[in-house]
This record gives sequence, structure tokens and C-alpha cells, in this order.
Amino acid sequence: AESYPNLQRLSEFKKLSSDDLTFFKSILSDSEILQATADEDLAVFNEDWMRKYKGQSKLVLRPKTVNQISQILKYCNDNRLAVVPQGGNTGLVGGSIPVFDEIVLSLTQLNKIRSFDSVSGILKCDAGVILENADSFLAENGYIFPMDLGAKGSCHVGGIVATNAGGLRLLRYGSLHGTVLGLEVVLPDGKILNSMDALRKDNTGYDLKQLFIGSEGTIGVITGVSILAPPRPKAVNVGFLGVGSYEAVQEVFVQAKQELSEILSAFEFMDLKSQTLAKEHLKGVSHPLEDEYPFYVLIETSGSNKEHDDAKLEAFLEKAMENGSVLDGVVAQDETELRNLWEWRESIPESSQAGGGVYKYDVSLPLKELYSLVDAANERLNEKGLSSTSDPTKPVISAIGYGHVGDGNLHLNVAVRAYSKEVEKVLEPFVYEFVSSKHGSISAEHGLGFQKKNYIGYSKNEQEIAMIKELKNLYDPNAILNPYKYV
Ligand code: FAD
Ligand code: 2HG
Ligand code: ZN
Repeated sequence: AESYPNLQRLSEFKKLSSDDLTFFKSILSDSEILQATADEDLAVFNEDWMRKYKGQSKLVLRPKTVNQISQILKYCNDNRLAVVPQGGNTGLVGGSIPVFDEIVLSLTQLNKIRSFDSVSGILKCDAGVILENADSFLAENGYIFPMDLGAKGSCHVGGIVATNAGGLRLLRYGSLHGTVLGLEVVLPDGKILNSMDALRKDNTGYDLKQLFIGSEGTIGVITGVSILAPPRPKAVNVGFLGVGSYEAVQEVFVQAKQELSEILSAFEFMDLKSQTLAKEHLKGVSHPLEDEYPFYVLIETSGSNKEHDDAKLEAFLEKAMENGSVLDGVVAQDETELRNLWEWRESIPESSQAGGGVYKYDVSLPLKELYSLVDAANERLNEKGLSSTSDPTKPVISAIGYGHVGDGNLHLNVAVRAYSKEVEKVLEPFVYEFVSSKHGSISAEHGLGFQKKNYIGYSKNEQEIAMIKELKNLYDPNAILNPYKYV
């Protein structure tokens, strides 16, 4: 993990004292306070999922009530103690962990379902509910959580809202800016903003909750979420297709939209190199397609009538194979096969860092040029002589591309044998300049966090950045929330 030689701890932040601990002990029980000791360095809370960033917090608070969170923030604000809100710590931009000695405010123990309305489909829950648990609860009631992602077993409902995560179903259910109907947020001064009413329609002035969706813990701590859940589809199909070129991926996408229209629920693409890494990682599991193809597409349909959906999918595949845009393909015959096909897509983030480390770029680009960034990155790494799949003296293993084609969102992962400044300097700001020149976004879904703190200017103009800073100053004038990150 990285150290930060060019970054100074801000002296205006107070260092933790025994008085502070006395206060926290007065409002929290022993199990809600974790302190660093000689044998406990709190690594789980100090280090990120990629093992790329590492903080030095000596204190983790895990309150069970909103009221405790309000008291904690008020105290920290009055005493200028810096705080990092943390959910499941699966974020991929170094935003969820401290940089220096900030207190970690973990939401893990604020984890109750509050209510569910089975007529409207509106779920109200604490921010610390794990996404998979929320979805299992909804499944029991015939509903589905309107977003899904590979980290579902660890990430929190509050965490995905704080990052405005996109995920695998955005194509179908839209972004959290639409599905989140209400939030409860504790502001840095301890005030509780209750905006949990959860109305589909409410045009009475500014839509305040939107400010917190995607704010990455910089302006308030989300404690409650109201979200609109759609009915759980009765029929789900998944197909895994081999495709000859990126042009053909686009053709398949257009055909899928036309032929499958309302039942299309995911359209993901992967390049060959991503599958090569996944094969190494999923040792022993056989790949869905026998032959290799330059690109693969995972397509999912979700509907209410299995026969109808099967017929549509079959007709689409027949056409696509006839006109040559799809070269080969399999369709899952049961739940196990379906999960297995998804595994070849969902395990890529893990596979790409299994060799030692990974530089991740998560960008929006015009669909036509989505893959051009992967080609450009590979060209640049090769030019500099940094990349080889077989030569262990080269820092880079390979640069792979995959992602949510349906949303115009590419994931470029540069798999490395170890994190190195040399590789990072070759990739940054190169990648951000490339994306900006094509009028894309340097973060489609993972956020800016720590990784992209100096690069916001590639995607936001001066006036936008000034307004972001004004909002931050207004609500967090002491800047105690998630410092050293993008604001
Ligand atoms: P954390 O990682 O703990 O925190 C993320 C940020 O939110 C931090 O800045 C933190 O300070 C803040 N935060 C967390 N909780 C709160 C809160 N209650 N109040 C205020 N601020 C808070 N992302 C996608 O968009 N799409 C994907 O498909 C996707 N797939 C992934 C797959 C894997 C295997 C992994 C590891 C990550 C993936 N991600 C994906 C990244 C994604 O950002 C996170 O998984 C998720 O959104 C973070 O939730 P979390 O609870 O772990 O939050
Ligand atoms: C995904 O779509 C996630 O799998 C993670 O957003 C992407 O690891 C990545 O770069
Ligand atoms: Zn993604």
C-alpha cells in the first residue's frame, strides 16, 4: 500500500486525546469502540479493498443509533476532529479509508430494515444494511433491489448511495438518483436531516437528497435510505456470447435493444485478456465458450413470462448468428449455470489484482470510442517497455477492458505485479487527458475519492468546482468530513 510523501497532515485537526475517548465512552458501549493497540492495528478499517491505500487511524467508532452518530459528529465538529464515514469498505478510489489519523465512523452496526410497503415497493432501511441482505429481504417479499454489483456481499446500502454506484442493472432500473426516494443524513454539526418521506413525486423546492447521492462522505453521513424496489422478475435468462470485434459488440447491442427491448436487463462486455486473467484466477472452472474470441458479451433478460422471454432470446440469437455479429454463444439452462456465467463477468475486478495490484480507471466515453482507451493504454505501456504477461521483471501484466456497454462505461484495469510510481506516472494523467479529449467522464461510477482528487478538473469546469467548494464550506465549514479527498 501507498504512503504519502507529498501530503501533509493538516495541523488544524486536533490529535486524539484521552478527553476525547472519555467523551466517546460516555455515549458508546465498549463493543462500539475499537482502539488501536500493540497487536491490533485496525488494518481492516485502515486499508482499502485493492490494498493500494493505507491510513493510520487509531480509533474506529461503530454506533448503533442515529442519535449516537449525531452526538459523535457534533463533538468532532466542535473539537475539529477529522472523520471518515465508512460503509463496507469496498470502494475502489481510496475514499473510504483515512489518510492520516482521522477517526473512522463505521456504519456496520446501524443495520436494520426499517419498513417495507409491499404495495408501493418502497423499502426503508438503515444505511449499514449490506446490499445482499437488503436484496434477500426484498426477495422474500417478491421484490428486487434496483441495483446489483459484484461487491454485494460486503457493500452497504448507504455506501452505494454515497458513491452513487452504477452496477450491473442500471440499464434496466436507472441510477440511484432516480430510485432513491428519501434519505436521512447527519450533517457535520450533528443536525439530523430527515428527508425519508419517500414520495414518488415531490416538487416542493430543491431536491435536497440528491446532493448526498454520490457525495462520497464529504458533506454528511447517510444514516437512512428509502428506495423504490421493482417487482422481482419471474423469468431471468443469461447468455454468454463470443464476438469478433468491438464494432460487432456495438452491433449486437443495437440488435439486443431492438429484439429484446423491455426485457433486456444487462449488457456487459469483456475483452479476451480479461477472460485470460479470470481463467487464471478461477483455476479449474471451465470457460463457457470452448474457443477464444476477441470479445465476449454477457446478456441478461428479466421478464414475467419465461416462454415469451425464451422465444425472444432465441429469435435474437438466431438473427445475430446468422448475420455474423455473434460467433458463438451459450444460454444458461438453470440457476447454477446462470450464476456461473455471471461469475465470468463479476470475478474480473478480483482477477485483475490477483497478480499483485491493479490500477483501475472507470470512465464514461462515447460508445463508438469506448474501447479505444484500452488500445491506447496498451500501446503506451508497450512503447515504454513496461508490459509483459510472461516476463516477471516487467511491472505490468496486462491492460484489460470490460464494462457496462449499455451505460457507455468502460473499466480499464491495468494489472501489475506490484504498485509502482513508474507505472502510475505513465498512466496518469494520460488516461484522464484521453477521456477529457473525448468529452467523457473520468469517473462513471466509482467516484473521485483519493485517487482522482487532483484530477476533477478533467471532468468539471471551474464554475462547477467553485460551487462544489461553496456547498462544502456551507455545510462542513471546519472540513472535518473525509478530508484530503476530492473536495
Ligand atoms: P465504502 O467503500 O465504505 O465507502 C465508499 C465512499 O462512500 C467513501 O467515500 C465513504 O466515505 C462513503 N460512505 C460510505 N458509507 C457512507 C455513509 N453511510 N454516509 C456517507 N458516506 C459514506 N461500483 C459500481 O459503481 N459498480 C459496480 O459494478 C461495482 N462493482 C464492484 C465490484 C467489486 C468486487 C468491488 C470491490 C467494488 C465494486 N464497485 C462497483 C465499487 C463501489 O463503489 C462499491 O462497491 C460501493 O459503492 C461502496 O459501498 P461501501 O459500502 O463498501 O462503501
Ligand atoms: C465492475 O463493474 C465494477 O465490475 C468494478 O465497477 C470495476 O474493478 C473495476 O475496475
Ligand atoms: Zn462497474
